[in-house]
Amino acid sequence: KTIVVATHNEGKRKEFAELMAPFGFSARSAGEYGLPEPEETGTTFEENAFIKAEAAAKATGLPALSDDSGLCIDALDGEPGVYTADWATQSDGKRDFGKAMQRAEDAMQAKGATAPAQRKGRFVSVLCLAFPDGTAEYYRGEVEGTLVWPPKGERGFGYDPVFLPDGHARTFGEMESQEKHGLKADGSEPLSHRARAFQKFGKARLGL
Ligand code: ITT
Ligand code: NA
Repeated sequence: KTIVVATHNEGKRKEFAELMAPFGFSARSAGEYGLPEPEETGTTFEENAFIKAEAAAKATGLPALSDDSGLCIDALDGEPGVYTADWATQSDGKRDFGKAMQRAEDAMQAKGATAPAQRKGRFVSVLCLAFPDGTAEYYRGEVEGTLVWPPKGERGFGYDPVFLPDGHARTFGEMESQEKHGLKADGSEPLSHRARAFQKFGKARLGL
């Protein structure tokens, strides 16, 4: 059983490999198939997730699972949202998440969002499972939290060091992978947006 994981992001690829291992799927990433990174021209997470999954399914003839995700900050009217990765992209095309987190912080400061209650936001993950025949289905997960400054922790990827999930004392950047995105043995809701979306996918497709 092979599902192509239609991502070029190493942090996501690792999380999917861990999430899918118990189900006996080999999760081969788009990079292993030499697939190009499609241009994400959509304005919603769903549209971009479909663009990535459909391209990988058509190119490989296999089912493909993509993730389009981002950080939506209330004080910034939901930005960076679908542009979360773009905020990190530098003029040479490389990504710098230190600069991206600083940009989000500067934007919040400019809005006077300094108290924790003014610094709420959420991570969103939309998974798209697409088939070579062009059909697709979607699973969405979200986790609420507060944006902290300065960044804390070296784990995870992307904006993890500035995201403090509600009800927790440590940022995603300070958590072990199991704590951030591990599925719970008792079937209760996992913590991260991606794990929550994956749990829905598991219920619908893997008999979880
Ligand atoms: P693919 O499109 O190839 O999957 P990408 O990094 O370009 O990889 P997106 O277009 O979905 O992915 O951009 C989402 C960005 O949101 C991503 O680059 C991260 O910086 C950030 N992000 C998403 N999930 C995250 C998480 O669990 N922890 C920290 N940052 C996350
Ligand atoms: Na992307």
